[in-house]
Amino acid sequence: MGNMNDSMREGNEERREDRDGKFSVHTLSLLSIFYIYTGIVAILIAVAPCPAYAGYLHVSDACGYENTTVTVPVELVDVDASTNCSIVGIEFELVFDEGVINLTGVHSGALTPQPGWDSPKVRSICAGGKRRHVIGVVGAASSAITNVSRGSILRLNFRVTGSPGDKTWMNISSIKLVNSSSFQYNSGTAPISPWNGTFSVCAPDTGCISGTVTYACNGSGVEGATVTLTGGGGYNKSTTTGAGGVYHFAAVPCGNHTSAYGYTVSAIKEGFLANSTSFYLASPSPATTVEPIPLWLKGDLNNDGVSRGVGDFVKMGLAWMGLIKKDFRYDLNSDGTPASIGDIFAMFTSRAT
Ligand SMILES: [Ca+2]
Ligand SMILES: [Ca+2]
Repeated sequence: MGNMNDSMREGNEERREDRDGKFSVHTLSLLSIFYIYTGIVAILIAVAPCPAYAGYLHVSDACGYENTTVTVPVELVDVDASTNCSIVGIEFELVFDEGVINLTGVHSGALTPQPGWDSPKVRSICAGGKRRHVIGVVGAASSAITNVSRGSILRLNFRVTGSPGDKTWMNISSIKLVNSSSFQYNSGTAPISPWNGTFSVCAPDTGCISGTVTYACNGSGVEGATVTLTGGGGYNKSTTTGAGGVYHFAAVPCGNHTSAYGYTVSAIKEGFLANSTSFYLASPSPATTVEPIPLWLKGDLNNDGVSRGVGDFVKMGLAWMGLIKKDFRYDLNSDGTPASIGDIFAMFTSRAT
């Protein structure tokens, strides 16, 4: 029995060694494959291009009076950081007619606050008889710019040296973005387009009006909206919003020192309810930025960007019963009475927008 037990014990130990040995080999193989696989993935991630991306770098249109200083924002529009490559630096070149404006200062914008971002830097390059201004700003990874529809990265101060009626382009080129993953420039092929601005020297006693039209549901700019500016003793002009929902009126009469002119700016686009805002313009008036005008999608009473959804029908019903406040957005048949039977009927019959 003793021999038999001994031989059984030895057999068991051999089998255990075998099992342990095979288990170790399997474990090592699997671990090796895992490490090699994760190593390859890590290398691919490190090597793969991960560009910081934005739709546009935009110098706003602006205007100002002779011998005054005007601040012009430079904006990033449609920043897409969905690939985790947010923006920690921007550099670009700016050219303009120095007979019209002179660059006297560069300051941080809303997206580049200090101390997370350094003070913006500017240097000049003379080439071909023209001076190019190289302007840049860098920030810490913790202050990186992530997804945003638009926001200013810089504010440029210009001294107006031209005469009334003078105009110059403010042209952007050689845009470089620094992404947060590698802290390197996407030089040359930065996935961003320049959106140039103009600067007009205003005649005395005229105003320079600019503003934006926005979607009420998310605040982003509405392109292609018709904007009409009326007031000021008969002024009546229309324009169309560009990318980002921006509009601009130059040489707007602005009354005199004692009597300001009142203006109304209204915006409309097919499928949306018209909206407007009013302001006063007095002389001498700086470039005036009108508050954004939000447009509501027709039939989108709960403002979720979808017209005539279940929630919208519920709100129309509640407004019709007088249980919630009703306003112009509930007047879908445009008869001046919000949330009437006719408006409920319009919810069911109107063309979906
Ligand atoms: Ca809705
Ligand atoms: Ca109505």
